[in-house]
Amino acid sequence: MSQPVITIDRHIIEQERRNPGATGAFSNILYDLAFAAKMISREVNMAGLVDILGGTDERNIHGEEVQKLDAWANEVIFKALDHGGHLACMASEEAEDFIPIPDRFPTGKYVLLYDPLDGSSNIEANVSIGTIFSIHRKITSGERGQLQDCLQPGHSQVAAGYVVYGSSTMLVYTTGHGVFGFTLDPSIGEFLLSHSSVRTPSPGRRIYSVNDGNYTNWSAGQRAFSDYLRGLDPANPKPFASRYTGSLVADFHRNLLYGGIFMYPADTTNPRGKLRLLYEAAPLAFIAEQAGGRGSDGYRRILDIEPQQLHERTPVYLGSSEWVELAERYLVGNRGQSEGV
Ligand code: P6P
Repeated sequence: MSQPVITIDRHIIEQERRNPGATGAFSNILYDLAFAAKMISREVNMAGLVDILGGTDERNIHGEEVQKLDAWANEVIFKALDHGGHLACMASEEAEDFIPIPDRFPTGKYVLLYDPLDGSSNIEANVSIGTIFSIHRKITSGERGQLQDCLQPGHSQVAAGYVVYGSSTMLVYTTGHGVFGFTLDPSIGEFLLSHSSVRTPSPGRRIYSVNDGNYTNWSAGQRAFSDYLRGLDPANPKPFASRYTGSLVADFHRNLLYGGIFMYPADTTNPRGKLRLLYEAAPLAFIAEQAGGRGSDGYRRILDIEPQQLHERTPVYLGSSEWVELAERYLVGNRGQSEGV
């Protein structure tokens, strides 16, 4: 008997049955996210053919030029989820403030934070890009969500996931019971289970992903760890392989499956690093831990960071536990020797 074809809808229902108290609201959020991912995948794959490339001449709240596809993907996710009655509010990298549910729609007990199209500067080079999402329960009283509902630590997440738009489109998510990957079959428009219970290999492959161009701006500990990885430290006679695309989801996804470490360290220019805590680092750290890996800011679990602001940044070390723990030893061991970081 051949293996059954497991669609993401079937998987979500089976996951829901594992939670007796489940009302289906949570499952509907995942369905709607999968629908939005299909829409975005179609446009990303057509981007080279349709004149939707290039900037909108607008800039997002971080002063970065907003690509047309960025803005469009942001709208697709919002409109796929604003009316279902399962969310109390949302937050997006593309929006300065948290996003209330329109008054004309009912609200629910969950909160969605998302980066609609991370790595979008790579769109025109056809490098894989991604969507990242994080789901929390609403914690404030009252019908409609508030900013405080968005400012929760990563260990409170009820689900996290990403979509990588690459040679194929994959949706990877966890609800705290392991990590599952679904590959989109565009011929039938379905995400099909392709990676059941993803585990990051341990020891992981000797791969490191970081923008070495920031070397001179790093702390002494980060530079020492980088020297170790590159075989410049006698303690490591076997250099790691460097793999860095400049697209977070693509780099994270490869290391999740093969092992290795992804880093975006603090530096003198970015004292808290470049990546965002709530809708980039925290969801990916949840996935990394669920796959047997680790997510750290260099000194503590990313999931234990108590957010203070919606778009706050954090240094990021994600991947095989042994490599992330080694990075922490170098950073802690050289703490205080850091020049300005
Ligand atoms: P750098 C893309 O702009 C992004 O937000 C992530 O996808 C990626 O990991 C990082 O920034 C790359 O930053 O400074 O190396 O170009």
